[in-house]
Amino acid sequence: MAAFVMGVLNVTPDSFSDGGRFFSVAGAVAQGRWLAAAGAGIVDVGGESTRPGAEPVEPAEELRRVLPVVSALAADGIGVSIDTRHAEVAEAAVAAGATIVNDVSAGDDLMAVAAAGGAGYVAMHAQGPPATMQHDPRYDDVVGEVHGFLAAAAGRAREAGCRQVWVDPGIGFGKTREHNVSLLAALPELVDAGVPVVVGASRKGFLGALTGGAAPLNRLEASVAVATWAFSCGVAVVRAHDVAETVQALHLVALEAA
Ligand code: HH2
Repeated sequence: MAAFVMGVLNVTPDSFSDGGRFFSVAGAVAQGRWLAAAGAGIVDVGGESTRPGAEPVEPAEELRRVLPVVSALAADGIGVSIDTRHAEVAEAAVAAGATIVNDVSAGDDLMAVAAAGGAGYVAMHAQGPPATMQHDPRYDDVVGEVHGFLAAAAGRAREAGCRQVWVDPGIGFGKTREHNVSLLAALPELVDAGVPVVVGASRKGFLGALTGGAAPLNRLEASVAVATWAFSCGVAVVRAHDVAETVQALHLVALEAA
């Protein structure tokens, strides 16, 4: 399967790097079109920030934010994934044209929605909910535990009937800097397990820590470096805010990609 870039489109007031920038329907649709034009294979629309410390958003409000954007982009023929933890949001987004359910909670209810709607499904690992996940994340063996969790989640998604399944180690979701680096170093093993892999490290906090305190918008080079590493390991999808720059890197390391 060819590798591709998943462009991030946060229709939120509070996302960690782009909160409020694409909060209007018109602004979000324009950004989604730009991400597609820049080479995103799919645009990942989310209406709830899952940054560390984020408060949950009611599904009704999340729907109000994302549905018009999903509908408009899908009507343009742009591939859309829905980034949500809520089954009712996933269900409505798939009905409006989203073709992948991107689930940071790896929940059975969202797997069932993806299967029923004929959508693909991304199962991501997280330790704890966003509000508390970075308080004190602990593992005996982070790589073994995350890979084991993902194998089980992929099995459940297939049993539920999902037509295409990806797994994602969940960089920054209940992980210290060392946990994130260990998981990135172990990407070749995760790829070898045979389920296509998604990685989302774009602009995340551990990159700030590793680059002497760079602010989220100043983490472009670090983000592209991690994307390049991921693609060279055989990862199928990299989730990125800076799509044009990431696609350029992808073309250097995965020349068969579209
Ligand atoms: N990270 C975020 C959101 N969704 N989905 C997958 N599959 N993998 C990820 O690593 C991932 C994700 C968090 O990033 P972002 O959307 O930029 O921020 P926020 O949650 O603050 O909106």
